[in-house]
Amino acid sequence: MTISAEASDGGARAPASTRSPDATGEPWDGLILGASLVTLVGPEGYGEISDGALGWRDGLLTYAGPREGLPGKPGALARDVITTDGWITPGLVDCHTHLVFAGDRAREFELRLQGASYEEIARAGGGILSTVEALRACDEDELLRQSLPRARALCADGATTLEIKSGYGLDFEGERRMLRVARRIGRELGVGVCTTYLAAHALPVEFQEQADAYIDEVIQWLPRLHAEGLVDAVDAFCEGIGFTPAQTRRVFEAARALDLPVKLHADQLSDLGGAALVAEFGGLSADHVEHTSEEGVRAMAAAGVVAVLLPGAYHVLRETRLPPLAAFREHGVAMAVATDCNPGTSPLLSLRQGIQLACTHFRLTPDEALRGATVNAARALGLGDRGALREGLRADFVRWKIRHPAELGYWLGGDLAGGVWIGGQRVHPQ
Ligand code: DI6
Ligand code: FE
Repeated sequence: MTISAEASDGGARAPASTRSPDATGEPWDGLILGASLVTLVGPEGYGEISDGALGWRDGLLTYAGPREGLPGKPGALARDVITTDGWITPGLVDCHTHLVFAGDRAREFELRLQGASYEEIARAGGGILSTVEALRACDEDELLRQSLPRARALCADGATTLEIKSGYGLDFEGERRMLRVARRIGRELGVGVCTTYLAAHALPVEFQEQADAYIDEVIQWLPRLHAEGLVDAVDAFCEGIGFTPAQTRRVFEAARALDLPVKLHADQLSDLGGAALVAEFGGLSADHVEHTSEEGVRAMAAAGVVAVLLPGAYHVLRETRLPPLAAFREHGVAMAVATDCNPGTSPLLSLRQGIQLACTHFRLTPDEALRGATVNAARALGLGDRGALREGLRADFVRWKIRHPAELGYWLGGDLAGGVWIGGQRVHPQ
């Protein structure tokens, strides 16, 4: 399932180009020489090319290969030739974030350190509902002001595409405000943004004990928001403290009626069969999946559903139950890695750090984790035009100040991103 270019704002800066990159005879806009490339072309490994060259024009890559294979002299090929070192990878794709929110939950973090569980806090009206209260008190500009620095931080550490969910408004205006802010972030930073409608995230106070009536509302808001061009995909929180599989199914049916792809917060705290439900709907991804059963994994494999691993939430909640990693590998389920950036369970502002956590906690190899944060993450968003370095794909890439790509899964913190380009435009450092 693919999100069409019209429906998605995922391609914020790159103008659509139908020309074949080399048929025009026009010079390329840029050419980088000297760095090694992590192309991620091919089914596994880094696809590395030492002493590489990367060219682009009109927002798309025109060349990604060895310097010696260039089809001419650098000065004649491109308007702007840069010689550098380090490693260039595809831009990181953060395929699961809740980065539009108001306030923070540092106080809740303290309560958890004292022994309260995430579920206890949620059931006592804290958790997600406290962020809902903070968000409802913010107008659109204020929400943008608070959210933009988080998006900026993610981009400064290599993210060139962000998925951003609603889910803290839980009423029509609040959900709309969040999605509008997500789109504005895309325009403001020139970053690719895919929006996801997650009104079925928690039950708002005004619908206490009336979850089915709330789902009726969620289903009614969806076509209105979609008509405004605000929705690229639909998600739900299928969990004991969220919504039942039957309620989730109703939301998915509403998405299907609009031809919108689905994804799910599935099997995070318990196994409610969420992964199999996404598979039944031919969805893009099942996310979290710590408690997914072998049967769920098989269903995902058969339907081509991506497993989105969220090691930030696992880490912060001090979870111990690992996702079924061996089964994902055995059945050929593609694994993505994302930040889940949110104020409750994953205040994580770097996808590179997410790669580190995926290696440390889930024992992904650094190349698996990097694939998870690029090519597989793009797939989890239905985007086939990014996530690798290959002629014809978007010119979204990062130059890292490292000696080997395994360093991306190794360092905790630090300043490694020497340059970030989105659609051929350098966005960081500016
Ligand atoms: N699972 C998550 O990881 C986020 N939402 C969800 O359903 C957490 C959201 C929050 O606690 O604010
Ligand atoms: Fe989440």
